[in-house]
Amino acid sequence: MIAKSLLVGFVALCALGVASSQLIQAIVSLKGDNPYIVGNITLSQSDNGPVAIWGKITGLRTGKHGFHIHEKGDITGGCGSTGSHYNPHKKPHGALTDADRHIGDLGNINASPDGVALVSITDSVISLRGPHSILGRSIVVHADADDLGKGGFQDSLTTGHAGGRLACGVIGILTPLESWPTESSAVSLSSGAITLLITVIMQRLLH
Ligand SMILES: *[C@@H]1O[C@H](CO)[C@@H](O)[C@H](O)[C@H]1NC(C)=O
Ligand SMILES: [Cu+2]
Ligand SMILES: [Zn+2]
Repeated sequence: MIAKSLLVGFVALCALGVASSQLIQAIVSLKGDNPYIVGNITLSQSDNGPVAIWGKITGLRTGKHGFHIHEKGDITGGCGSTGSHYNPHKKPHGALTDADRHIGDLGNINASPDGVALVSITDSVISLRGPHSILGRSIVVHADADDLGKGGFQDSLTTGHAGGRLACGVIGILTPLESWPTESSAVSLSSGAITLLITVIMQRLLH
């Protein structure tokens, strides 16, 4: 009878493991040498789903500006310390929608005539979890448009010829505060369910 109710609990937990999702959010405060160029970016991801990136940057020249994840969260010497585009797979620079791109290639943001860029990007290549998590790295806003690798300049296939670095910020934890999930909650909950199943089997063997 006890074993039966534990089994029901196990099945329920399995179902819960499939159904539940854990939302994680990161925050970036963008700053640079020009005090007028500032912004806030929020990144959000449910389990291993796409990452939503949104926010507002002010003080920009009207038009397109390259927008990337750089490999380091080092801003000790300003945006120049953030290293190259995040590129663990050693791919050429590309557009957000290209199959071959740096993980960090998020394309361009577009500033309106009042210098405000409203950012709204969804991407399935970057992740806030796992071995290639972008947490602790940085976001960089460039002076010029990213040519998405197609400009034919010497640096088109490395940086998109996007020019100087106007503003940057470290990708930091916003929520959850308790512990940062490194895998999706569906996986971690089913491993919890496996632990429970082992407990049930042990109890049956012992009684
Ligand atoms: C960024 O967030 C801070 C804190 O909420 C706010 O004071 C500031 O105005 C924001 N900056 C922009 C450009 O939205
Ligand atoms: Cu960049
Ligand atoms: Zn790149």
